[in-house]
This record gives sequence, structure tokens and C-alpha cells, in this order.
Amino acid sequence: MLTVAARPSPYTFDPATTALLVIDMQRDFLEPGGFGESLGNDVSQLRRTIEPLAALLAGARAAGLTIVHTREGHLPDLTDCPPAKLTRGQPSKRIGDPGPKGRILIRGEYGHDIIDELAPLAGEPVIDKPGKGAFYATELDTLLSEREIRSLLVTGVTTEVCVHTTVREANDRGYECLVLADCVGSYFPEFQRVGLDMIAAQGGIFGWVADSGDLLAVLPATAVLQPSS
Ligand code: TIU
Repeated sequence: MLTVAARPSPYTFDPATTALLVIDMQRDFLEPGGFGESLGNDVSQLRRTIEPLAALLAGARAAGLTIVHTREGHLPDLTDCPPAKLTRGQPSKRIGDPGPKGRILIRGEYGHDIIDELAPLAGEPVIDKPGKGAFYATELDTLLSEREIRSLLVTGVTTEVCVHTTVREANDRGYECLVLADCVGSYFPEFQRVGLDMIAAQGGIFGWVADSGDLLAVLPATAVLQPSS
């Protein structure tokens, strides 16, 4: 078992039953011309997460952790997109509209894919999800159960939307979540701060919060054994 300095208390995990979850680090959220910008957001706010997340991915790969990436997006015919999600707000472009990086938030389009800096390696599962939570209408819970994963190291964007929704879903399913503060990002600085505070409040009501440097300091430099199936 390994222990990381965290809020509200130290976080203990077994690397053999722990996965690094990288949520929605897609061009659609981090680069101009995509879904995030169409909602009126300054996408440059999220870019500070890339460098620490790349370092954490390298450390997790060296330690042999299970790594799972997710992408938010919809089928080209939009049959998996609830009408309310499609019509809500006053975006400059709607889901499915053509944009400079392909159709907005549509699976298979260039803008829907993960940014080059954090590209998944062959063999790392990529979960496509239609909602904000990574467990809703996906195979994630089955995949984690098959690998006997109980602990999740959670990273990605955005803190108060897809990260929060996923952590809440995971917490209700019994997973112990550690959210890495410098590896999650929001378009709104105050939501970043409050979003993290909400996770660690009330004795860790949804999980724990730590910095990636403290996690990297305890990860083994060589691969751990995975549980046999
Ligand atoms: N808009 C916003 O902050 N986020 C999303 O729509 N999706 C994710 O967080 N991935």
C-alpha cells in the first residue's frame, strides 16, 4: 500500500488495484474552434493542466498502473444526444455543426480526439461517453471491475463538470477517488477552487485532493504486478 499527502487526510492505495483516469483531454475542450469555445469559454484556461498531466502519465506508465482515457461526444446522427443538451443555451455553434476541427463534439472528428501531448498509447482503453459522467452509458464500470480496480486517480477537464460528475458517480459505486488538483482544470478559476474544496469537504464527502508532485513522489519507478484474473 502507498500513501499520499492529501486533503482532507492522507490517501492510501494499492497500485495493483488503482487506475489513472484521464477525462476528456480533447481538442474540443482545450483548443480554439471546438465545443468549449462555442459555449463562450476561454479555452486557454485549461492548458496549464497539460504539462503536469503529461508528467503524471509518464510516471503512471512507468509504475504499470492501469490507465483509462475518456472522450465526451456523440454519434454522427446525434441519436445519443438528448434534445435538451442539443438545444440548451445560446452557443455560437451547436453539437454536430461544422467547425474548423470537424463537426462539434462528434465521434471520429479531429476536434473530438485527445490532444497530441496526451495521446493514449496502444493498449490504453479509451471510453467514449455521451454524458458528463464517465459511468453513464459506458463500459467503464465493467472494465474497472474486470481489472479489480478499487481506487481512481482522477485528472482531466473540466473540474466542476465532467470531473465532478465522474467522481460523484465513482464514489457512489464504491471507488475511492483521489483528484489531482494541478491535473484538473476549469474555465472559471473560482470554480476550480470551490470544485476541489467541495470534494474534500465534510471529511472527504466525494474523495481526496492532492498535488501530482506528491503522488509522483510515492509511485514506484518500475511496474507493479497486476492482480491475476
Ligand atoms: N462545459 C464544460 O465545462 N465541460 C463540458 O461540457 N464537458 C466536460 O467537462 N468534459
